[in-house]
Amino acid sequence: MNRRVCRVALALLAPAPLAGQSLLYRSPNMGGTWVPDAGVVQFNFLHRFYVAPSAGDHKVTNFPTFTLAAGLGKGLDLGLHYATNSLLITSPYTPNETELFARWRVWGGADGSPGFAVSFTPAYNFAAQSVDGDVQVDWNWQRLTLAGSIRMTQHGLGSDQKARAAFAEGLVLRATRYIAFSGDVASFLNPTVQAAWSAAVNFQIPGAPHTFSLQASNAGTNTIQGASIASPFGKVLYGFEFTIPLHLKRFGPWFGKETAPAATGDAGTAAATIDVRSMAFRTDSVTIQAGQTVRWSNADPLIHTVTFEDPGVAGSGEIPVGGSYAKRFDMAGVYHYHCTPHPFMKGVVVVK
Ligand SMILES: [Cu+2]
Repeated sequence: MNRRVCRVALALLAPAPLAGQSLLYRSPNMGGTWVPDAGVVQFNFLHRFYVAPSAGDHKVTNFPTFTLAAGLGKGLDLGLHYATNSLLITSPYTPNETELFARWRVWGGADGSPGFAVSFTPAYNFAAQSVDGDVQVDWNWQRLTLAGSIRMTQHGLGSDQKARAAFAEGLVLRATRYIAFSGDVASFLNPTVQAAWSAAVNFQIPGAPHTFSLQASNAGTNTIQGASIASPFGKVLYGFEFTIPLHLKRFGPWFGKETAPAATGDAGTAAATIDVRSMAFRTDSVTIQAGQTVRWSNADPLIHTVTFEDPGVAGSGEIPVGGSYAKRFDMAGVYHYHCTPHPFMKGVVVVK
């Protein structure tokens, strides 16, 4: 296997960041107990569709739901679900469904933390003109997530409009760190309403905070009401969801706020500078005199480290994206080092 392929293969094994909401911890029709961190806006795009089977036609009807949720800190967020082809209110037909919601995670840690998490989600659905709400409990244990929620709606659903409370149960099974299978069922305590179900295979994109899913469901939209009732359309919809956390701090440069990358380690002029780029120390061997300094500059969009094989030699810790680390070598010797998250990245400093 050539070296580059080897590097890519090893990079895939590096820990996946969980900096945003992950579909590996939530089934398609469950709101989840996730709340974005303060300063993070979560953007999720759910797109379901139906392909009319009529020969030579294959007209695609789309049912998208956009989720935007801003983390406020202290386990709180404020969000919006917006669906442009809702099947919730058919008389009179109301195609646009907007739901404003707040979520308060009263118990439990960040998305994917082991153990229990509990959240309250009060909401207002403008299409249904209904005050809705949901209490969800998640339980994460190794590869498994079990979720249960109780949903209440002010305005009843179903032909007799009497369905006001629904129970939803969800399950996620993580086959690997990057792939999970999930499903859920939500049903109102009323026989005039058909239960909503969904099933999905979910993927974490390696090295990115994004996840996506491929899914099937009989429900159209991802609001509390929309995810609790089978669409009157009576068809299975297929679709995908993509989750994108937007870290507001990253957009500083748009507004002229260039943050100086962190420089750590020893001060002074470096006798040698090593570019860290494309998952490699570009100069993998440098020779200096005792008392001189070497600087490593991280030009990758990933964190790297300079970690010496000799545990008695202090290394860099994490070198942030765009940051650098400098070390002065006072004793002659041969100093081998590697990067802790990417152990295939190796280099050596020879001190005469
Ligand atoms: Cu590295």
